[in-house]
Amino acid sequence: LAWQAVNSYEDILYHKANGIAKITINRPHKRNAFRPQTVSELIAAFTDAREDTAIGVVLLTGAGPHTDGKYAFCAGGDQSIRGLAGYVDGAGIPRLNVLDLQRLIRTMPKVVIALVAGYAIGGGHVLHLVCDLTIAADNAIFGQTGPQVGSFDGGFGASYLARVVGQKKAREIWFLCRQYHAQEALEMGLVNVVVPVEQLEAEGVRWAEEILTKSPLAIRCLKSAFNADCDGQAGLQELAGNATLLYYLTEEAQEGKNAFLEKRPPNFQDYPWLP
Ligand code: 2NE
Repeated sequence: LAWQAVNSYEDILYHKANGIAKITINRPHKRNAFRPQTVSELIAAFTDAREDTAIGVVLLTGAGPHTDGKYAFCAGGDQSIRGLAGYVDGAGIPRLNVLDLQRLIRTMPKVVIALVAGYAIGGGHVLHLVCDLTIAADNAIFGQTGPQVGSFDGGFGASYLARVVGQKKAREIWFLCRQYHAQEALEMGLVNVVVPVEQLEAEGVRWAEEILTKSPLAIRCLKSAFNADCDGQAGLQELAGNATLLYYLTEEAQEGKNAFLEKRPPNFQDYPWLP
């Protein structure tokens, strides 16, 4: 694809081409671990992709390989700037802004595909988890480290992981902090497919192009329906927002608005009470 660079960031790369956005965490010397600035930049790029009506699919990946030949999707929060109350930003404020990023990925009405080569560990593992789909390279390694490094993600990182791989496996992943290879991840339903590492991006683009031939509104409603099953009132709000969007598009809803603006009673007689 003829990727066009969008904006200029320090910790990420952001590209677009043919309806696809590609967001790359670009800290390979840290196995793409994120600091608050990385997360702020990711939020800015994801927000741009959400707002861009030409974009239907976002690919999230990690830069690599590093000079030592190793690949990483993301190794979670940067432990070297972890303070007492979170990951400390340039102004000295402790943050856990990756939680905002998780919600943005989960709720944006476009398909987000994680392309995982190498390590998806800790908070980096949760990032791939909250993406709609995960395509793993054959060298991908998955795992949580929280109880080993004095941390945990009891939000999507625990509850949604259990929805994806089941309660027993999710508890194993968190309690033992083991690492799992791509094939094991595939067997537990944690990823959608495994491909040779050199084909990772091409496979992601293929999946994206296939999705882009589908109905945007149908995909949008399906994503919110999948979320609603797990996300309680927030999930229902997202799903209901789409119902409202669809209703606004009808003549029936337009009649209500027009009647108000024209200072007359609404006439809904033409619209049937469908069975
Ligand atoms: C990812 C892993 C297993 C890779 O191991 P290896 O042996 O391939 O690489 P190495 O030598 O450990 O790492 C290469 C360089 O990257 C840095 C390392 O410190 C090292 O730097 P130098 O010594 O060469 O200068 N690096 C890697 N991960 C880092 C990190 N997370 N923070 C800062 N520097 C990092 C291995 O590196 C590993 O286990 N990394 C740590 C994974 C981890 O525990 N992440 C944090 C989990 S907690 C979290 O992410 C979180 C949460 O629980 C809740 C909310 C938000 C975040």
